[in-house]
Amino acid sequence: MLRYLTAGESHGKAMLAILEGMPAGLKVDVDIINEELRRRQSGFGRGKRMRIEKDRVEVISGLKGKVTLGSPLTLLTWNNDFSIEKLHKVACPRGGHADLAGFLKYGFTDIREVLERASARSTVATVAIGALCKLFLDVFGIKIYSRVITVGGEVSREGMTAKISAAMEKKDTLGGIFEVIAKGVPVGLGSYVQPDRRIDARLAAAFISIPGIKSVEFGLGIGYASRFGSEAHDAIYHSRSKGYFRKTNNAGGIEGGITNGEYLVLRACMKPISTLMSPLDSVNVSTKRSAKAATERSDICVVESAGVVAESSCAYVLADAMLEKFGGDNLEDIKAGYKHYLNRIKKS
Ligand code: EPS
Repeated sequence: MLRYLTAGESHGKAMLAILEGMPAGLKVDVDIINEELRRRQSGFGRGKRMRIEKDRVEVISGLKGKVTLGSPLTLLTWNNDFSIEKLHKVACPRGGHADLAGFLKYGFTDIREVLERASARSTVATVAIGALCKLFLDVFGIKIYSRVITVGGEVSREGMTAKISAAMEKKDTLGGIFEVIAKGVPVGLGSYVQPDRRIDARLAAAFISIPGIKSVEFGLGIGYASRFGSEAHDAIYHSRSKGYFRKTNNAGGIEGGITNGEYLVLRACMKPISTLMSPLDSVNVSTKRSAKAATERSDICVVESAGVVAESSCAYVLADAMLEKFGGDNLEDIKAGYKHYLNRIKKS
Protein backbone atom coordinates (compact mmCIF):
# COMPACT_ATOMS: atom_id res chain seq x y z
CA MET A 1 0.00 0.00 0.00
CA LEU A 2 2.86 2.29 0.91
CA ARG A 3 6.07 2.49 -1.04
CA TYR A 4 9.12 4.67 -0.78
CA LEU A 5 12.45 5.49 -2.33
CA THR A 6 15.38 7.24 -0.72
CA ALA A 7 18.30 8.98 -2.41
CA GLY A 8 21.37 10.94 -1.41
CA GLU A 9 25.08 10.56 -0.73
CA SER A 10 26.50 11.17 2.76
CA HIS A 11 28.41 14.27 1.58
CA GLY A 12 26.18 15.05 -1.39
CA LYS A 13 23.72 17.94 -1.58
CA ALA A 14 20.87 16.38 0.35
CA MET A 15 19.07 13.29 1.61
CA LEU A 16 15.75 12.72 -0.11
CA ALA A 17 12.75 10.47 0.45
CA ILE A 18 9.58 9.98 -1.57
CA LEU A 19 6.68 8.27 0.15
CA GLU A 20 3.62 7.24 -1.79
CA GLY A 21 0.35 5.84 -0.48
CA MET A 22 -0.37 8.08 2.51
CA PRO A 23 -4.08 8.82 2.44
CA ALA A 24 -5.47 12.32 1.94
CA GLY A 25 -6.53 14.23 5.03
CA LEU A 26 -3.64 13.59 7.44
CA LYS A 27 -2.43 16.68 9.31
CA VAL A 28 1.36 16.95 9.19
CA ASP A 29 3.30 19.03 11.69
CA VAL A 30 6.79 19.41 10.22
CA ASP A 31 8.18 20.21 13.70
CA ILE A 32 7.32 16.66 14.73
CA ILE A 33 9.33 15.24 11.80
CA ASN A 34 12.23 17.54 12.77
CA GLU A 35 12.07 16.37 16.37
CA GLU A 36 12.46 12.76 15.15
CA LEU A 37 15.45 13.83 13.04
CA ARG A 38 16.94 15.47 16.13
CA ARG A 39 16.48 12.27 18.14
CA ARG A 40 18.29 10.32 15.39
CA GLN A 41 21.27 12.64 15.72
CA SER A 42 21.60 12.38 19.48
CA GLY A 43 23.06 9.84 21.92
CA PHE A 44 26.42 9.47 23.61
CA GLY A 45 29.06 8.19 21.19
CA ARG A 46 28.04 10.22 18.15
CA GLY A 47 30.85 11.67 16.02
CA LYS A 48 31.77 15.20 14.91
CA ARG A 49 29.47 15.17 11.87
CA MET A 50 26.52 15.56 14.22
CA ARG A 51 27.93 18.95 15.27
CA ILE A 52 27.97 20.05 11.64
CA GLU A 53 24.47 18.91 10.73
CA LYS A 54 21.17 20.09 12.19
CA ASP A 55 18.86 17.94 10.11
CA ARG A 56 15.60 19.66 9.20
CA VAL A 57 13.18 18.49 6.58
CA GLU A 58 11.53 20.46 3.80
CA VAL A 59 8.30 18.90 2.54
CA ILE A 60 8.36 19.76 -1.13
CA SER A 61 5.32 17.85 -2.36
CA GLY A 62 2.20 16.06 -1.14
CA LEU A 63 0.97 18.72 1.32
CA LYS A 64 -1.37 21.69 1.06
CA GLY A 65 -2.09 23.75 4.14
CA LYS A 66 -0.27 21.14 6.29
CA VAL A 67 -2.66 18.38 5.16
CA THR A 68 -1.76 15.42 2.92
CA LEU A 69 -3.19 15.34 -0.60
CA GLY A 70 -2.79 11.59 -1.17
CA SER A 71 -0.07 12.38 -3.70
CA PRO A 72 3.61 11.43 -3.21
CA LEU A 73 5.25 13.19 -0.29
CA THR A 74 8.78 14.38 -0.98
CA LEU A 75 10.97 15.00 2.05
CA LEU A 76 14.23 16.83 1.55
CA THR A 77 17.01 17.33 4.11
CA TRP A 78 20.00 19.43 3.02
CA ASN A 79 23.50 18.31 4.04
CA ASN A 80 25.64 21.05 5.57
CA ASP A 81 28.73 18.97 4.86
CA PHE A 82 28.35 19.01 1.06
CA SER A 83 31.93 18.09 0.23
CA ILE A 84 31.62 15.03 -2.03
CA GLU A 85 33.67 16.55 -4.88
CA LYS A 86 36.51 17.62 -2.58
CA LEU A 87 36.96 14.53 -0.41
CA HIS A 88 40.14 12.48 -0.69
CA LYS A 89 40.30 9.11 -2.44
CA VAL A 90 39.93 5.95 -0.35
CA ALA A 91 42.15 2.99 -1.28
CA CYS A 92 42.14 0.68 1.79
CA PRO A 93 38.77 -0.95 2.50
CA ARG A 94 37.44 -1.24 6.06
CA GLY A 95 36.51 -4.73 7.23
CA GLY A 96 32.81 -4.81 8.13
CA HIS A 97 31.86 -2.00 5.74
CA ALA A 98 30.51 -2.29 2.16
CA ASP A 99 33.85 -0.87 0.93
CA LEU A 100 35.50 -3.88 -0.74
CA ALA A 101 32.43 -5.79 -1.96
CA GLY A 102 30.93 -2.55 -3.33
CA PHE A 103 34.18 -1.51 -5.00
CA LEU A 104 34.48 -4.87 -6.78
CA LYS A 105 30.77 -5.08 -7.64
CA TYR A 106 30.50 -1.62 -9.26
CA GLY A 107 33.97 -1.52 -10.78
CA PHE A 108 35.00 1.78 -9.18
CA THR A 109 38.55 3.07 -8.92
CA ASP A 110 37.89 4.90 -5.64
CA ILE A 111 36.24 3.32 -2.59
CA ARG A 112 34.77 6.76 -1.73
CA GLU A 113 32.20 6.00 -4.47
CA VAL A 114 30.91 3.11 -2.32
CA LEU A 115 30.93 4.63 1.11
CA GLU A 116 29.07 7.78 0.12
CA ARG A 117 25.85 5.86 -0.49
CA ALA A 118 26.53 2.94 1.87
CA SER A 119 26.75 5.44 4.75
CA ALA A 120 24.20 5.26 7.54
CA ARG A 121 23.50 8.92 6.79
CA SER A 122 20.79 7.48 4.50
CA THR A 123 18.80 6.82 7.69
CA VAL A 124 17.88 10.54 7.70
CA ALA A 125 15.44 9.60 4.91
CA THR A 126 14.22 6.49 6.77
CA VAL A 127 13.45 8.57 9.86
CA ALA A 128 11.68 11.33 7.88
CA ILE A 129 9.41 8.68 6.30
CA GLY A 130 8.92 6.97 9.67
CA ALA A 131 7.89 10.26 11.27
CA LEU A 132 5.09 10.64 8.71
CA CYS A 133 4.02 7.05 9.35
CA LYS A 134 4.02 7.72 13.10
CA LEU A 135 1.69 10.70 12.54
CA PHE A 136 -0.67 8.38 10.65
CA LEU A 137 -0.50 5.67 13.35
CA ASP A 138 -1.10 8.27 16.05
CA VAL A 139 -4.62 8.84 14.64
CA PHE A 140 -5.36 5.23 15.65
CA GLY A 141 -3.65 5.45 19.05
CA ILE A 142 -0.60 3.45 17.97
CA LYS A 143 2.67 4.64 19.57
CA ILE A 144 6.20 3.36 19.04
CA TYR A 145 9.11 3.64 21.49
CA SER A 146 12.68 2.39 21.71
CA ARG A 147 15.31 1.95 24.40
CA VAL A 148 18.88 0.77 24.58
CA ILE A 149 19.23 -2.60 26.32
CA THR A 150 23.01 -3.15 26.18
CA VAL A 151 26.12 -1.44 24.82
CA GLY A 152 29.23 -3.59 24.53
CA GLY A 153 27.63 -6.08 26.96
CA GLU A 154 26.92 -3.40 29.63
CA VAL A 155 23.37 -3.20 30.95
CA SER A 156 23.38 -0.15 33.25
CA ARG A 157 23.35 3.44 31.92
CA GLU A 158 26.54 4.17 33.83
CA GLY A 159 28.23 1.01 32.56
CA MET A 160 27.29 1.84 28.98
CA THR A 161 28.58 5.42 29.23
CA ALA A 162 31.85 4.23 30.78
CA LYS A 163 32.29 1.60 28.09
CA ILE A 164 31.72 4.15 25.28
CA SER A 165 34.26 6.50 26.93
CA ALA A 166 36.73 3.60 27.10
CA ALA A 167 36.13 2.82 23.41
CA MET A 168 36.73 6.48 22.55
CA GLU A 169 39.98 6.45 24.47
CA LYS A 170 41.30 3.34 22.79
CA LYS A 171 40.10 4.49 19.36
CA ASP A 172 37.62 1.67 19.13
CA THR A 173 33.88 1.32 18.54
CA LEU A 174 30.93 -0.51 20.10
CA GLY A 175 27.60 -2.06 19.20
CA GLY A 176 24.75 -3.28 21.35
CA ILE A 177 21.12 -4.26 21.58
CA PHE A 178 18.04 -2.05 21.46
CA GLU A 179 14.35 -2.75 21.90
CA VAL A 180 11.39 -1.35 20.00
CA ILE A 181 7.91 -1.49 21.52
CA ALA A 182 4.67 -0.62 19.73
CA LYS A 183 1.58 -0.01 21.86
CA GLY A 184 -2.03 0.16 20.73
CA VAL A 185 -1.54 -2.13 17.74
CA PRO A 186 -4.85 -3.85 16.92
CA VAL A 187 -5.22 -7.60 16.49
CA GLY A 188 -5.16 -8.65 12.83
CA LEU A 189 -2.29 -6.87 11.03
CA GLY A 190 -0.40 -9.16 8.65
CA SER A 191 -1.45 -12.65 7.66
CA TYR A 192 -0.43 -16.31 7.67
CA VAL A 193 -1.82 -16.89 4.18
CA GLN A 194 1.42 -16.09 2.34
CA PRO A 195 4.99 -15.97 3.66
CA ASP A 196 5.52 -12.39 2.48
CA ARG A 197 2.38 -11.18 4.24
CA ARG A 198 3.60 -12.24 7.69
CA ILE A 199 4.02 -9.10 9.78
CA ASP A 200 7.07 -10.53 11.58
CA ALA A 201 8.75 -11.27 8.24
CA ARG A 202 8.08 -7.69 7.12
CA LEU A 203 9.35 -6.18 10.37
CA ALA A 204 12.45 -8.39 10.34
CA ALA A 205 13.25 -7.34 6.76
CA ALA A 206 12.76 -3.68 7.66
CA PHE A 207 15.05 -3.93 10.70
CA ILE A 208 17.76 -5.90 8.91
CA SER A 209 17.79 -3.21 6.19
CA ILE A 210 19.09 -0.68 8.72
CA PRO A 211 22.90 -0.40 8.35
CA GLY A 212 24.74 -2.36 11.04
CA ILE A 213 21.83 -4.52 12.23
CA LYS A 214 22.85 -8.17 12.48
CA SER A 215 19.92 -9.88 14.21
CA VAL A 216 16.29 -9.32 15.12
CA GLU A 217 14.07 -11.17 17.56
CA PHE A 218 10.45 -11.01 18.64
CA GLY A 219 9.32 -11.34 22.23
CA LEU A 220 11.23 -14.13 23.93
CA GLY A 221 13.27 -14.52 20.72
CA ILE A 222 16.29 -16.74 21.19
CA GLY A 223 15.00 -17.53 24.69
CA TYR A 224 12.38 -19.82 23.12
CA ALA A 225 15.12 -22.31 22.32
CA SER A 226 15.68 -23.35 25.95
CA ARG A 227 12.12 -23.50 27.29
CA PHE A 228 9.42 -26.16 27.38
CA GLY A 229 6.37 -25.27 25.33
CA SER A 230 4.37 -24.96 28.55
CA GLU A 231 6.81 -22.25 29.71
CA ALA A 232 7.10 -20.56 26.36
CA HIS A 233 3.57 -19.87 25.12
CA ASP A 234 1.16 -17.27 26.38
CA ALA A 235 -2.09 -18.62 27.86
CA ILE A 236 -5.30 -16.91 26.69
CA TYR A 237 -7.98 -15.36 28.94
CA HIS A 238 -11.14 -13.34 28.42
CA SER A 239 -12.92 -10.71 30.47
CA ARG A 240 -15.83 -8.45 29.65
CA SER A 241 -13.81 -5.27 30.03
CA LYS A 242 -10.59 -6.43 28.32
CA GLY A 243 -11.91 -8.93 25.78
CA TYR A 244 -9.26 -11.55 24.98
CA PHE A 245 -5.96 -11.03 26.74
CA ARG A 246 -2.79 -12.75 27.92
CA LYS A 247 -0.96 -12.39 31.23
CA THR A 248 2.41 -12.84 29.53
CA ASN A 249 3.73 -11.62 26.19
CA ASN A 250 6.49 -14.03 25.22
CA ALA A 251 5.22 -13.90 21.64
CA GLY A 252 6.01 -10.18 21.49
CA GLY A 253 2.55 -9.40 20.13
CA ILE A 254 2.68 -11.61 17.04
CA GLU A 255 1.28 -15.13 16.52
CA GLY A 256 1.17 -16.88 13.15
CA GLY A 257 2.46 -13.78 11.38
CA ILE A 258 -0.47 -11.69 12.69
CA THR A 259 -0.52 -9.06 15.42
CA ASN A 260 -2.49 -10.40 18.39
CA GLY A 261 -3.40 -7.15 20.16
CA GLU A 262 -0.60 -7.27 22.76
CA TYR A 263 2.38 -4.91 22.70
CA LEU A 264 4.80 -5.56 19.85
CA VAL A 265 8.25 -6.22 21.31
CA LEU A 266 11.28 -6.46 19.03
CA ARG A 267 14.95 -6.52 19.86
CA ALA A 268 17.82 -6.03 17.47
CA CYS A 269 21.58 -6.31 17.72
CA MET A 270 23.82 -3.72 16.12
CA LYS A 271 27.45 -4.46 15.32
CA PRO A 272 30.20 -2.01 16.31
CA ILE A 273 30.80 0.81 13.76
CA SER A 274 33.31 -0.49 11.22
CA THR A 275 35.38 2.70 10.90
CA LEU A 276 38.18 2.14 13.43
CA MET A 277 40.55 4.98 14.29
CA SER A 278 42.99 2.25 15.25
CA PRO A 279 42.44 0.39 11.99
CA LEU A 280 42.53 -3.31 11.15
CA ASP A 281 44.75 -4.84 8.50
CA SER A 282 43.62 -4.26 4.95
CA VAL A 283 44.96 -4.14 1.42
CA ASN A 284 45.56 -1.09 -0.78
CA VAL A 285 43.36 -1.85 -3.80
CA SER A 286 45.66 0.13 -6.14
CA THR A 287 48.96 -1.50 -5.14
CA LYS A 288 47.57 -4.78 -3.65
CA ARG A 289 50.06 -4.26 -0.81
CA SER A 290 49.17 -4.78 2.84
CA ALA A 291 48.08 -1.58 4.54
CA LYS A 292 45.90 -0.41 7.41
CA ALA A 293 42.22 0.17 6.65
CA ALA A 294 41.10 3.72 5.86
CA THR A 295 40.16 6.00 8.74
CA GLU A 296 37.31 8.46 8.37
CA ARG A 297 35.58 10.81 10.76
CA SER A 298 32.91 8.57 12.26
CA ASP A 299 30.95 7.61 15.36
CA ILE A 300 31.98 5.46 18.33
CA CYS A 301 28.56 4.00 19.12
CA VAL A 302 25.14 4.64 17.58
CA VAL A 303 22.89 2.05 19.26
CA GLU A 304 20.56 4.77 20.58
CA SER A 305 20.22 6.33 17.12
CA ALA A 306 19.67 2.90 15.58
CA GLY A 307 16.73 2.45 17.96
CA VAL A 308 15.19 5.68 16.62
CA VAL A 309 15.72 4.48 13.04
CA ALA A 310 14.14 1.11 13.91
CA GLU A 311 11.10 2.90 15.41
CA SER A 312 10.74 4.51 11.97
CA SER A 313 11.06 1.21 10.14
CA CYS A 314 8.49 -0.30 12.50
CA ALA A 315 6.16 2.66 11.89
CA TYR A 316 6.45 2.21 8.13
CA VAL A 317 5.60 -1.51 8.29
CA LEU A 318 2.66 -0.95 10.67
CA ALA A 319 1.28 1.96 8.63
CA ASP A 320 1.51 -0.19 5.51
CA ALA A 321 -0.29 -3.06 7.26
CA MET A 322 -2.98 -0.71 8.62
CA LEU A 323 -3.60 0.62 5.10
CA GLU A 324 -3.74 -2.93 3.77
CA LYS A 325 -6.40 -3.89 6.34
CA PHE A 326 -8.43 -0.67 6.43
CA GLY A 327 -7.18 0.76 3.14
CA GLY A 328 -8.46 3.84 1.49
CA ASP A 329 -7.41 7.09 -0.06
CA ASN A 330 -9.10 9.17 2.58
CA LEU A 331 -8.27 9.23 6.29
CA GLU A 332 -11.93 9.53 7.37
CA ASP A 333 -12.83 6.37 5.37
CA ILE A 334 -10.01 4.50 7.11
CA LYS A 335 -11.11 5.72 10.54
CA ALA A 336 -14.69 4.56 9.84
CA GLY A 337 -13.47 1.13 8.71
CA TYR A 338 -11.24 0.86 11.77
CA LYS A 339 -14.09 1.73 14.14
CA HIS A 340 -16.34 -0.84 12.51
CA TYR A 341 -13.61 -3.49 12.81
CA LEU A 342 -12.98 -2.76 16.50
CA ASN A 343 -16.73 -3.11 17.19
CA ARG A 344 -16.78 -6.48 15.46
CA ILE A 345 -13.74 -7.66 17.42
CA LYS A 346 -15.38 -6.57 20.69
CA LYS A 347 -18.37 -8.82 19.95
CA SER A 348 -16.30 -11.82 18.74
C1 EPS B 1 25.99 9.60 9.69
C2 EPS B 1 26.89 10.48 9.14
C3 EPS B 1 28.25 10.05 8.89
C4 EPS B 1 28.68 9.05 9.96
C5 EPS B 1 27.76 7.86 10.06
C6 EPS B 1 26.32 8.20 9.95
O1 EPS B 1 29.03 11.20 8.96
P1 EPS B 1 30.53 11.35 8.38
O2 EPS B 1 30.86 10.06 7.69
O3 EPS B 1 30.49 12.53 7.49
O4 EPS B 1 31.37 11.61 9.60
O5 EPS B 1 28.67 9.68 11.20
O6 EPS B 1 28.04 6.95 9.03
C7 EPS B 1 28.57 5.73 9.36
C8 EPS B 1 28.68 5.32 10.57
C9 EPS B 1 28.98 4.91 8.25
O7 EPS B 1 29.51 3.82 8.51
O8 EPS B 1 28.86 5.32 7.14
C10 EPS B 1 24.63 10.02 10.04
O9 EPS B 1 24.15 11.12 9.69
O10 EPS B 1 23.95 9.21 10.71
